[in-house]
Amino acid sequence: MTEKNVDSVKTDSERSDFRKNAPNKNDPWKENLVEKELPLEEIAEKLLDQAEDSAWGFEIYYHKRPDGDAIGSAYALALGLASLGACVKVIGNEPVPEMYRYQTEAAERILYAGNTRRILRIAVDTATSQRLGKYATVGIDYVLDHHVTNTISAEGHMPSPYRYVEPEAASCAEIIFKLLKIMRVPISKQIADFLYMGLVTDVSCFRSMSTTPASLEAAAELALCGADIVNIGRHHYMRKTPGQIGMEKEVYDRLVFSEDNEVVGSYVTALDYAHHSITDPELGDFMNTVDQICKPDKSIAHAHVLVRELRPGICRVSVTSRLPVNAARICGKLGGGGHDNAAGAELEGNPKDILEEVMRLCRQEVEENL
Ligand SMILES: [Mn+2]
Repeated sequence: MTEKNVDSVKTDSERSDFRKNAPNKNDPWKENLVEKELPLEEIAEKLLDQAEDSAWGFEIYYHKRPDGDAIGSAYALALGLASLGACVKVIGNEPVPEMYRYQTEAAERILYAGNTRRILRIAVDTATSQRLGKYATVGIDYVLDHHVTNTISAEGHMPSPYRYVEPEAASCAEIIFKLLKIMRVPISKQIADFLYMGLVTDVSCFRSMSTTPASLEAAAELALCGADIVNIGRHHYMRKTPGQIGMEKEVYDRLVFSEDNEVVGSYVTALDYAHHSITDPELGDFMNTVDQICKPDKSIAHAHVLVRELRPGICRVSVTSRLPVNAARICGKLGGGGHDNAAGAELEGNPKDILEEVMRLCRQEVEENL
């Protein structure tokens, strides 16, 4: 198993600002992190100026293999900027997955890319430049994110980086919601639907450990703005296709527990995808399948691992954890990152071997922290 270099290397001056405020300097995996650098109010002000200046157009980027939060955040912000008269385009490494298109196709009819002289590029919900895939070196001007391990440096047109990273936010959509409110953008039903989709998928329908009172408050506010809370939730959490059920069956068949039952894991192979005629984006929030498994004594395990072999020999590892067991620290050791209680990494190798190795790291983390 070899480690893929997923994160960009930062210069010392880029790091120094974070180090001043680093919450825990003893954690070597955190040394690349940059904390929020600008208040959201300042970002809002700058965006408002630029949205009203017809020389500027916007491109909003979502991450590779986009989830509901990436798509919801990108389109909500795009519609918000468009409502101020700005030319906006939403861009990603791959097209919007089918399950989100019921919302994005209508939005695309409103968005107008225009022919502006200068383009500002905004990355949402994206922790590293590599997560932008083929757009990794495009030059991002604004970073809006909630991943504690965010290392994207803003390096586009503007002299200083416009970064806002709030790891306490359960979803990037909540940050976009706050930003749009500061900008006094009216929250239309369509924007509310996108924000609610981002929120509800990142907190797994309010079941994930990252769910906070703020997420519930944001959800209530979005419902009052007209978000279709019943159907969006059902669309992403109750709908199951035969392909998804087939893949779930594979996960259950390969379920393994660590000796002390504190770590639960499983994997799916590239052959499984072919066998069940399903693509990875169509799986949706598939981690839930593993995340729901409790220990034989019915208590909750401290770490859950799912390894998906996306292409032969290329695997995506997802880890969820219950604090003090820290998923971001575990995935940091594998060259990845994410949130304290949900993180990921990309590795090359056989999924079964990778699962074994990740479960060993989880066990080690359990031993050191429980
Ligand atoms: Mn997110």
